[in-house]
Amino acid sequence: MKPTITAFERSPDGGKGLSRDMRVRWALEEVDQPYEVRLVSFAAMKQPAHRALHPFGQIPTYEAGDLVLFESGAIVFHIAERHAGLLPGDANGRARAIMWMFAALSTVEPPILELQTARFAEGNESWAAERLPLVKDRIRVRLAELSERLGNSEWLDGAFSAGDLMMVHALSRLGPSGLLAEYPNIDAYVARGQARPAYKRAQLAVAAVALQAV
Ligand code: GTB
Repeated sequence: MKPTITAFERSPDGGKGLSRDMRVRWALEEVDQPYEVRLVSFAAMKQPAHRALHPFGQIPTYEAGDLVLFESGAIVFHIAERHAGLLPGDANGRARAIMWMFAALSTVEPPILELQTARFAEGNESWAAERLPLVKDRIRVRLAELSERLGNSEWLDGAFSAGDLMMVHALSRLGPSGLLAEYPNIDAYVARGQARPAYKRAQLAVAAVALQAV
C-alpha cells in the first residue's frame, strides 16, 4: 500500500527542500517505497480536516491504511523500522542510530531553528542585531562538538542511517548562513548526504512542486 504524505502547496523556501516533508520523502526514497503527496495550503492546514491528522495544523503527515502519523521524526522512524536500509541490523547499532535521530531533533536542530526565528520572525525588532550573534554562537557550540565527534568518518556511526538522514537535513538549513563552511568535515558530511541518489530524487520532487506553484 502506498502511503500518502502531506507537504506545503507553496513552500516558503521556494522548493529548496528545507521543509520537514523533505525528510520523509528522502526516507521513502532511501527504502524505495513509492508514495503519494497531498499538497496543502496554509489555510487548509488549520482546518478541522487536516487537524484531525495533525493536531498542531502542520506538515508533514503520513497516512497508510488505518495509521496516521505526524512528527517527521516519528514518521522517519516508522519507515526505517518497516523497511531495510535505514537502521542497522544489530541491536546496539540500531539503538545508536535512533540516538542520533533524537540528537538531530532535540540537540542540534533547536538552535538552528532559533536562527530562523531570529532572522525571519524577529528581524525587525530593535534588539535583533544584538541577538543574532548570540544565536549563531550557540549553533557554533553544537557544530564544534559534532565536528569533533564526526572527525574523518563518513557517517555518524558506521553505515548511513536514519540518524544521518535527520542530522543532514537539520544541518542543511544552515546552508545560507555560511556557518557550515566553518566546519569543513561537517560541510562535507552534509554534501555527502545531499549527494545520495535518494536525496536527489526527493529534492527533485520538492522542486517540481515549487515550479507548479509559480
Ligand atoms: N516537529 C514537527 C516535525 O518535525 O514534523 C514540526 C513540523 C513543522 O514545523 N512543520 C512546518 C509547518 O507545517 C513545516 S517545516 N509550518 C506551518 C505552521 O506551523 O503553520 C517549516 C520549516 C521550514 C524551513 C525551516 N528552516 O529553514 O529552518 C524551518 C521550518
